[in-house]
Amino acid sequence: MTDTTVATTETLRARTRAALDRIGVVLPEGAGLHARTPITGDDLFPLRASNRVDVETAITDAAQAFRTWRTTPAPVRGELVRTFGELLRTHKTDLADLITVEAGKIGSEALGEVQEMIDICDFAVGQSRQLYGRTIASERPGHRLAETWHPLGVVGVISAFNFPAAVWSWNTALALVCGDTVVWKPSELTPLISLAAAHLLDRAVAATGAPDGVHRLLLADRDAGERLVEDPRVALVSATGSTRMGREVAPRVAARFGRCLLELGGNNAAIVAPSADLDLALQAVVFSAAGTAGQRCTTLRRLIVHHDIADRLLSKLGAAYRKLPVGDPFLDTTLVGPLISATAAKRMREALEQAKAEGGKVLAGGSEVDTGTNGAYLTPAIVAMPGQTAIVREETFAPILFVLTYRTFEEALALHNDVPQGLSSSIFTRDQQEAERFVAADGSDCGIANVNIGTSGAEIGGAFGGEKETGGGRESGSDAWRGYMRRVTTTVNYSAELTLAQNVSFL
Ligand code: UN1
Repeated sequence: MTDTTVATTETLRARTRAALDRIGVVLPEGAGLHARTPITGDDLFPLRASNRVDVETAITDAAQAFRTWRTTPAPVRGELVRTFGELLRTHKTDLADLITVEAGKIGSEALGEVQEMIDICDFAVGQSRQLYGRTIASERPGHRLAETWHPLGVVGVISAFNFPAAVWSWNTALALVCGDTVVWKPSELTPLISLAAAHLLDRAVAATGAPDGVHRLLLADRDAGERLVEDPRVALVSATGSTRMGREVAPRVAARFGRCLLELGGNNAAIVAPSADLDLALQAVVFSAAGTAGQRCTTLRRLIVHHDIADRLLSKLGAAYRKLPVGDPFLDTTLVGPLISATAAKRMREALEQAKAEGGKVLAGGSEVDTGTNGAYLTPAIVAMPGQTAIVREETFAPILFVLTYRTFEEALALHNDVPQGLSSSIFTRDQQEAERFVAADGSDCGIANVNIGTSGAEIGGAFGGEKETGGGRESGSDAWRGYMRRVTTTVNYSAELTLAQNVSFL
């Protein structure tokens, strides 16, 4: 049950200091930025923000380091990432503590985020020996046609508060083995975990003798992000955040013919069919919708449930929601921590008001939990909606689960796809035909389509990302590494004749 006792800011400051000391981070003293914690809503430490000169120097250093890094053999580049992964293992709980302090994640989810970092390092080390090109059958005698993958350049990573370290590590681990160098601009809300992760990578750089400029960290406001977007030396901009942010970034990178990898908003849905195992569906729905206090881009935001089982599922769901312990994420009993800020809480309250005005009925949650601090704690909400109204079609980055009912599979699928975003999706069914139709070409239009598992919590081995307003990017596993390289097509003529393709004759 909810325990409203929250650690004091002083205790959190001491815990943070201890974790930073064990990792070896020296805080950049100065002004311009504040590390803060959503647990009490208070500031922890003043920090020196990077200025324009720092941004310029970071890009110059990374561009310089690229010149040697790109010719370092890929398996040797893998050594850097392997060493980094080992340091992540050593400091797993310290890093998780910092994630809890700054992003408000509960212990198990914070540890899970660090595990994603470790996993992507392992994946990238293996990948460093598998940057495979191919040989293609040439139509000409005595010719060889081949494709090779080469390093791309400087990668600018712009990341969000909700996965403050893992998303950077997905990009960085792959970019580094691919021979690229990285300049990172994290969220201003999570400078400490950024400093810690970057410091561990610095230590791995020093231990393996990699060039110093292979990565740089910028603790700065959006101006620094804009400079990464504008600078022609930044070959790829990998940006995670809102669709609004993506709309600003994409055309500016395109205008200079740079590459973009976008991970933007989601409005993820699950269809629960009449044949579903309701207990399994229930567990998956609660984790996906209320986990991380609804602040994952993969959070379940829409539940599309068959009319015949709606009452049964909703009464189980309501009961589970009413028991969800909300509070200090450092308490072992807590499952739902704070929202990131008072602004996020205000947006949640406004979204609930709008939902009610659009005919919605709040079935559970949506109320404040008073902890006597400045932290923003709200109980996750379930709202029954009469249809897919304006607020349901928007991504509100908070734990609100909208419920819609359906009678035919076609109706469910149409509702499912009728939103502007396309990140993650799932269906709960024991009907194999229905499951296959959901993941088929005319089924879910998302980048992730799951069966009998929730929308959030993807493994790193698959490609991660989505379609439509989610931005189309793919990160982490599968062949996402190709996004960090440039492809070269080579035709070698080893005959003594000059044969032109397409039977063209000349001279
Ligand atoms: C994000 O919310 O930005 O699938 C990333 C998941 C995590 C990654 C989420 N592995 O929920």
